[in-house]
This record gives sequence, C-alpha cells and structure tokens, in this order.
Amino acid sequence: MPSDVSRSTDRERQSADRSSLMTLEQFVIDRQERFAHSTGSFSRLLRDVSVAAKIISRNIRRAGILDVMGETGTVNVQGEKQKKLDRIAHRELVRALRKGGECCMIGSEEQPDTIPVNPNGETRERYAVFFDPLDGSSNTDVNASVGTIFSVYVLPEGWEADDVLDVSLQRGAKQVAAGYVAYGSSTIFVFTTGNGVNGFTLDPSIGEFLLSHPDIRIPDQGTMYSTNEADIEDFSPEVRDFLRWLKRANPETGTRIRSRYIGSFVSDFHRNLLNGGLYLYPASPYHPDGKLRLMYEANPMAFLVEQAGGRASNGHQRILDLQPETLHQRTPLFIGSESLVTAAEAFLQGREGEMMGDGADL
Ligand code: P6P
Repeated sequence: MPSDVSRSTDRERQSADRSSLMTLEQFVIDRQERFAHSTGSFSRLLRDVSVAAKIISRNIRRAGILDVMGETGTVNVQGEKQKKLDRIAHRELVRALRKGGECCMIGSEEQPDTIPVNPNGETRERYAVFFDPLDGSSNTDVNASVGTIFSVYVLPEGWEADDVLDVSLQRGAKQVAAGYVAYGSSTIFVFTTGNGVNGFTLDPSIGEFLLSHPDIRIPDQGTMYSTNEADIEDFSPEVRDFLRWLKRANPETGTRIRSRYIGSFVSDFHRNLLNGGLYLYPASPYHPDGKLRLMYEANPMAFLVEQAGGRASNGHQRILDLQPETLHQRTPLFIGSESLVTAAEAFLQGREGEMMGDGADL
C-alpha cells in the first residue's frame, strides 16, 4: 500500500480510536454499581472535581498570557508564600463542589479551617472532601509540572455541623475515593474508588477526559527515586544508609537507580506509578514530622498506590492506618514500588541486614 495511503489510514484509525475512548463520565456511570457508595450523588461529586480540574488546567496552560503568575502577597496556613494559581485552584474547587451540592465539608491546604458546604441543608450530604488545590505551585512561574490532589470520605449518619471535622478526620483506609490531576505535558486525571486505578487524559479539543490509562499497576521494581538530596545531611543515619544502599550498582547487571525530583509530588508520584520508583520525604530537623500533609497528600496517594499494587509508609507504619489528629498534620513519607518501600522500612527499623544479602556493603 503506498505510504501516504497507509499514513492516512493510520490517522483515521487513531482518530476513530480516540473518539471511541470512554469519557470519565461514561466510565463512572458504567461502573457505578461497583462503587461501594455508588449513588448518583457520588458520580456527580467526581464530575464536580473534574469540572474544576478542566478550569484549573485552562488557567495553567495560559499562565504566561493571563495575569495569574506570581504570588498573592499572602502566606498560607503552611507558612508558604501563596501563588496566584494556588488561590485560583482553591477557588475553582470550592466553587465546583458548592455548586454541585454533593459534599458537606471541604478541607483545603489553602485554608486554616474546614469550609462548611450547606451545613444545614435539607439534603444532608454525606461526603467530606480534602484537597491540595495546587501541589508544587513553586513550579507554576517556570512552566514546570504541578498537580491537584483530592480525597473523599463518607460522614457517619447523624453527624452534627459542630463536630464535622472530628468525624471527617478518619484513617486513610476509610477513604471512598482519591485521585489527582497532573498538569504536565498533558493533563491527566487519575483516581480510584477501591476498584483499581484508572487514568483519563484531557482532550482540550472536545473538553473531555478520555480513558487513556486503564487499570494502572505500579511495577514492583523501580528505575527512579525522588528526594531532595540537598537535605541528605539532615536525614537520619538510617535514611542515609538506605539511600547509599539504594544507589549501589546492581551486582548482577551493574545498572544503578536514577534520581528524578521535579519539585511536585504529584508529578514524581505519577512517573513512579507508571514506571516504578520511590518518592521519599523523610523527617529532618527542619521537618520533624516530614513535609507532606497526611489528609490531602499522603493519604490519597497511599490509597492510589496500594490500589495499583504499591506501598506507602512513614517508615514504621502503613500510611492508611495512621489516625489523624489535625487537618494540616504532616507525616514522613516513603511511597511507590512495594520492594523499594519495604527496603526503606527495613533500614528505618534496624533490619537492614535483610537487605544486605546481595553482598552490597554501604
Ligand atoms: P522541597 C511541594 O511544596 C511539595 O509539597 C511537594 O510537591 C514537593 O515534592 C516538595 O514539597 C518539595 O519540597 O523541600 O524539596 O522543596
């Protein structure tokens, strides 16, 4: 067949393939009966988050043109300089969830306290949503990747507005849904409801998230690790020993793990989820409890990584088993391929001898 004809056939096939891809909404409706808490309300909640994600993506993609770069001049509850896009992302998520009317409480990295949503409404909504509206926002002004992370819980029957935070601060194992949006070379929406992990890539030409990464599984071995090596002298001796072991050459193949640290947890996590790898942000004198926040960074990503066959730990405990005490509490975090997180735990728990069987010496 002449090459120009085969090329056009390929193009037609790709176009047909793309148009036949399932949209996020179709996927949620198609699988609604599998969601443990499947009601139309839950499907609409996911739709609300995806609408906000499209608007945030549009702002990010035009940041150099719109007046959305730079800082707001304020500092958020974390003591971090708030970027304009942080505020925009927070605003769009709150607006979408309020308009959708499917949740009763919001916990945001950008807000000191929880945000009640129709607390005394007639229809007592059941969902509490926690989110980091724009993770890695220090990257926004330099055209590097950023992301949104969200986590969803069901509130117990009969909850009262006065104690909504107390009943929302549940262990990560109680999440009914979690996901992230990675605003990278493309915009991808990845989520789980406890039945595996699926990824949807935004097609701006039709304004739809299309199923592009069905049933994501994280490889057990990793080719990359992500941590801020500038802090290595601040890490505990156990973490430093682990990193020395991690960087050793493989005795059989001579290959070595590579370092990639984007400055956006979502982006490092997404790459490691697809290719295998480890992200670690250990405790240090500057971050005695680690830096990542439990409710809207560690827990949702721990739910996702376990659903994809990986592991998430603070070095001693499973992240999803930690009992939260406050909205913005932090945790040390080791997350990614099962074999790498397990190795980190062995070093932190004084069992490094179990890992030294391959003849490596530190
Ligand atoms: P450091 C962004 O603020 C973030 O929470 C993660 O997205 C990122 O991996 C980390 O902090 C970067 O922190 O201390 O290495 O600059």
